[in-house]
Amino acid sequence: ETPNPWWTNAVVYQIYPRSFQDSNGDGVGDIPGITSRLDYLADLGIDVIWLSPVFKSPQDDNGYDISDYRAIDPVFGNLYDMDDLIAGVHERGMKIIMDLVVNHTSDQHAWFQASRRSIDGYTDWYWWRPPKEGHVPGTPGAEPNNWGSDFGGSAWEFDSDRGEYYLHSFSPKQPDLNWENPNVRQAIFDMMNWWMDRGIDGFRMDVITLISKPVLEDGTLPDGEPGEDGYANSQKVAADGPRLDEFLSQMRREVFDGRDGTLTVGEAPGISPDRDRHITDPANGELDMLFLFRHVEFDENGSKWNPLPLNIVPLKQIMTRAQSAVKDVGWSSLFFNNHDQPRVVSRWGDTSSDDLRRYSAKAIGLILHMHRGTPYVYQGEELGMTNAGFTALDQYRDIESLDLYRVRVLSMHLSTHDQMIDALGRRSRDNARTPMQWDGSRYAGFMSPNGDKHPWLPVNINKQYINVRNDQRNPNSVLTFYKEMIHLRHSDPVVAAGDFTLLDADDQRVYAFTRSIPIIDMPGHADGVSHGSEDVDRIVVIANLTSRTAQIPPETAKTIGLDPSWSIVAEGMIDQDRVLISNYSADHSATALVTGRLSPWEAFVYRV
Ligand code: TEU
Repeated sequence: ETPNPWWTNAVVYQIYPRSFQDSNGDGVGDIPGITSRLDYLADLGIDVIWLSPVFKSPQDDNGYDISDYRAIDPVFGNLYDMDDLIAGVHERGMKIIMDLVVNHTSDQHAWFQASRRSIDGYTDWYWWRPPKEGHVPGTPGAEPNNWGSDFGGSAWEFDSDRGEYYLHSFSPKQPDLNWENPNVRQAIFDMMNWWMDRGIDGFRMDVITLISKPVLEDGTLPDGEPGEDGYANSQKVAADGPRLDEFLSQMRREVFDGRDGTLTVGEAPGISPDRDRHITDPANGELDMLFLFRHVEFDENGSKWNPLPLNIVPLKQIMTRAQSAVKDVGWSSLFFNNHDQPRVVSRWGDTSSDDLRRYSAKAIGLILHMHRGTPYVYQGEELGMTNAGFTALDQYRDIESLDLYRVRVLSMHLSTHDQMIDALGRRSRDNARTPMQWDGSRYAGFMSPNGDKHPWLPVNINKQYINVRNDQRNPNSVLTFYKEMIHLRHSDPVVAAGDFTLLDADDQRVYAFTRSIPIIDMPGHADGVSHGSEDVDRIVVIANLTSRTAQIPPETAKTIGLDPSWSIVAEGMIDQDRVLISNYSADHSATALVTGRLSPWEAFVYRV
């Protein structure tokens, strides 16, 4: 039976095309490469592929700078390759969504070229503003306001031909589109319809919460609170502007209404949980779900370049707030990894031994996948792939990493070289972008050795033991565990839809919660009569997120019917068959419940 809407028990897999599978030996992954790996994805059990950008692009930000929305970049293939991929995905009963990058284009896009030259009809397709009065145009201080670019420095670039500045929330090669102009919106909706008609199933929408800016009556954009670099974070000041709901519902009407089986997920920096509920409430006709960011931004001191070790108490708090905001209407997406985040097993897990790596990758994965919402798996996460392990600046390719090094170390002296190399090792986006590890061969099966060609970013040396081929043979692999988790979401209605309740919020080591559904709502109990307060189908999710043993905390114990002081022997109360999944074994986790002691990174689900 298909749930309604269909994506409420779906699992999405994100592909970063440049790093997934190279088919032509040029060192860059491509679309035919992806098509050749579809059986792997079908076997993993995922329902939807989210494809990061493959459109024509100068590749300054690996495709998040698009110069033609209706063409495929030659490095990835062509439109026929894309048609084959779409067909191959659908043949296997899966769906595919593409990345929609419409807060900005590349500066090479024809729209920007026309706008820069003030060509009739295009003058205000971007955010052009005059220099501040009394300042020499193009010199520091003459920028229209104090907004900073996400990649460092001012968010304004002076164009001497036009004599004005244009806004770029990201690199100067990514000018922001002016959504206030109805022609801009129409051009975007036409392009989206063109892709939908070509057969894709929806979009992941890049920084969609930035499309409406807070314009003042005189047309200026207000200054924001400056940060340590002197600039206001444009993602804070410019996010969730006054016309966001209007633009999103117009998009829904113009593109998605009347189409079946679609999926829309918006990347949503700067959105509160309450606004998340509003935007994903189907009654408001905006988006199906959003990616929120607080849960991947709390383990840092002021900026991601000052990373802090994991404290699970705020993590639990943030996750719980997001869960409860959409408990009645709306929906969440669940992710710890994507192409912008370091590998979660390196970030929050333990990679000091291969055993600990596997236990911790599974424990963190289980916590995520057992929340209510749609889980997203980022390529390689299902193997417990780790950070890149780079130790020198010249190993990095990412525009953000390189620009921020320049700003923080060379021009502003906010970090020393050593601090920044350390921070990049922990947080650089390139950590997630090393080639997918298919096997233990020289280039990990990502590409075949081909003369002096090599992968665009080095393969992680741990490909020798962390790879798909090994994991497929190993019943205790991270891959096997991901398949089990995905299967559990598809087969267990409580995992798919149950209400979320956090347990033991203040416990520093154990992350535990319940998911539950009243029995009268369950299929097969059609009498509609409540059978008393105990009539709930409830599962308890328990994970020790440390490398030491941990005690099962009191609320969790009570929920299972155990004595929280552990003085009454629980022998006989615990049924091993009720352990639905465990990263040790059902027997081991049943024993943990009897003794109250969790092994390092032990994580399991118990049906009460
Ligand atoms: O990222 C937007 C975003 O919110 C970034 O600030 C992200 O948090 C940052 O890169 C993390 O360091 C999207 C894309 O996912 C990213 O790859 C692009 O570079 C960016 O938009 C511009 O299109």
